[in-house]
Amino acid sequence: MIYDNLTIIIPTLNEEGSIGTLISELKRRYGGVSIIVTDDNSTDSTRDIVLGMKSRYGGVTFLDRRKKRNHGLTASVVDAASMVHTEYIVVMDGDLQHPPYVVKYLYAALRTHDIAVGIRRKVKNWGAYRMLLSKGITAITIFIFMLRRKRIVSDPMSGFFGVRAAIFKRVIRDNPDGFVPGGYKVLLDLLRMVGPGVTIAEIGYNTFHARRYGRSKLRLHHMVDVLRSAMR
Ligand SMILES: Nc1nc2c(ncn2[C@@H]2O[C@H](COP(=O)(O)OP(=O)(O)OP(=O)(O)O)[C@@H](O)[C@H]2O)c(=O)[nH]1
Ligand SMILES: [Mg+2]
Repeated sequence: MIYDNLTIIIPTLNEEGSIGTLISELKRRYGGVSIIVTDDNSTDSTRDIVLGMKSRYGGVTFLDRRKKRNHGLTASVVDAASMVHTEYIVVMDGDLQHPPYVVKYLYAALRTHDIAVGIRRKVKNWGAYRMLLSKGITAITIFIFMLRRKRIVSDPMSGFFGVRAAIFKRVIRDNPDGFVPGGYKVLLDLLRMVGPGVTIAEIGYNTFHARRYGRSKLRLHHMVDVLRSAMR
């Protein structure tokens, strides 16, 4: 199978421990795929590793966002989406928490759905605090979306999803201030704004492990942003 109509967007901030392995694995599995690494001024060797991958495989873009005004995970993904020339997009993290084999299922689901969301069925090695925080915010978010009669999925905090490029670009174009640039949950913003007519697939996968390489960039204020985003 040739994946030349798919672009994988990977936001990074200091992911030298994992980004090389991730790109090699994606290129090995998905021939013809385009990859955009959208980077917010990593100070480790992320940039050099990605540029090495670019000359080795082709079809790899390093989006250098050092000079941009808006930094943040969501801003980086939105920025990269505007560069995409393929029909389908998958967004995934650069720390190997999202299993590369799941991309195949997200991609397959995009043939019949507008959005496909990777749903974490099992989470391993998260401490009690992280688990409780995640579960609590997920429950509140689902409740808010249901009250507002908006489409929602069982794991709205997922950072692993696919979307038809035309839909993502339309939502970005029609809602210039709709995304929370410094936020962490670009999927949640997308679901809030995409409208009722879309079809959404949930793709469950085992197992989501706690981060094994590099450091977490998640802060408590990102979780507060989630609630702000849900209520916008
Ligand atoms: N471009 C960009 N990428 C970011 C930023 N913050 C985090 N990232 C990347 O976004 C992805 C998700 O961030 P993580 O720190 O892994 O967040 P998380 O998975 O919720 O938290 P952990 O479970 O602790 O890893 C990773 O690939 C990060 O490198 C940012 O400000 N800009
Ligand atoms: Mg992570």
